[in-house]
Amino acid sequence: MTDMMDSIEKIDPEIYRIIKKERDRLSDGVELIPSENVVSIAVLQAMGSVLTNKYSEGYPHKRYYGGNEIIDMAEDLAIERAKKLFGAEHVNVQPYSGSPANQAVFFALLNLNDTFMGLDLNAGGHLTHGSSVNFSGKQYNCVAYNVDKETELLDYDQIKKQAKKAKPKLILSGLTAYPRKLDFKAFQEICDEVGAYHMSDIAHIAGLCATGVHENPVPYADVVTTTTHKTLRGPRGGMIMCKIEDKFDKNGKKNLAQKIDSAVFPGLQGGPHDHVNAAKAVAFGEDLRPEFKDYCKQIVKNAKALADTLMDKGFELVAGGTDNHLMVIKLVNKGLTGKGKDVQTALDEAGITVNKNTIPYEPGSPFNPSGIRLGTPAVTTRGFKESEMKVVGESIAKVIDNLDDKKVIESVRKDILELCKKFPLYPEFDILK
Ligand code: DSN
Repeated sequence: MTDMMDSIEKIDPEIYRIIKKERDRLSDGVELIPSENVVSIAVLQAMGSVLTNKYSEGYPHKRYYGGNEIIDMAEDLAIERAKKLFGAEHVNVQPYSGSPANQAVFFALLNLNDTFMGLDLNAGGHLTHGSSVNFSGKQYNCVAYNVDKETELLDYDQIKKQAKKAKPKLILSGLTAYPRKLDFKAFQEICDEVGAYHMSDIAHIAGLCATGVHENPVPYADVVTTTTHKTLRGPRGGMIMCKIEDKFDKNGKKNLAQKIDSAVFPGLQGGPHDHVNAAKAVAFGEDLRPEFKDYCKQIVKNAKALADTLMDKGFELVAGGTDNHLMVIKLVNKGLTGKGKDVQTALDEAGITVNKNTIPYEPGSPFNPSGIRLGTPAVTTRGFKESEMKVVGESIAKVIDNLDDKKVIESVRKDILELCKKFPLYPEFDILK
């Protein structure tokens, strides 16, 4: 690793400087984007290894290229560890990321224009859950379900009513900005009642599901997708878990696991990214350790501490708070409807990284939304606990309540730098030296 970084410095000083700048940005700021995390040195090393050189189209022990006996061992390990982590019957670790994983499931289970149901994007769904600008909304008929206008919570009776009417072939349970628990059993019951596949996308909460901090959908859902780089704290990538049997096609030529595998390869993808899959194995190994459960519990405690601080300072949160790793500030009561972008920029200047986000029944637009999404996976990895979250919450409040006051933003920037110095990034190893 050290030698590699030395040679980048000599061979490509421009990229070297960029990596260094990004390392410093990460070190000197508070990262609150809920879909981001800080991977271990071991995960970084696996990603930066010679495994990137190999082509291995196919699956372990059934490849289209020679020389894959070593790569097979890495992919087998990733699969074995993921199965253990989630109690899954079948795992495919080859999806390049969360969106291709979701695309593969649609490709395996639906025909073009088939009806499915997913959570509305403004209410916390994902682009691939049926947004009209995404393949999922263009190539399939999405009937979106929403949260209740008053409580901003999912209303399972309402979803059931909608499903009975829409008769979807698949119902997707999953989130990217819904701050409360998902009831996977309730989703499964609706799927059973209307005869739909249950697909769950746990990209955001996978670590919490693996450790019992949030319910795990794997025992219920036909198919579960995830990314590996969020709460699982692995490399940027995707994964699909599924049951082996296809409940609607018990005597078909292919079972469910085979359908998913052939949708990923050769249906959508070519050669797997073997260096990333090895890094997934490393991360899953880390996730199986008892301390990872403590980490996931702390993510939720930190989120609650941040939410409480913000609410004490007069901020309204979507659905009144959080049960998981994320929350969404509603800017409306602060007179900042449609100003999410300005708030994001001001917080950036103060060294606090967040993303503007839509809120349920958004009165602004996706580019100028009225919400700010915050999450605690990255700061928890860094070592922040409840008391630091209180400082962060107070800093956020100061910035938002003084959006045009550069002096206040500058003073918050200083406080954030002081805080960050106490929690160095990669303290055990300088990734550039
Ligand atoms: N867009 C990612 C997120 O930030 O939630 C999920 O893919």
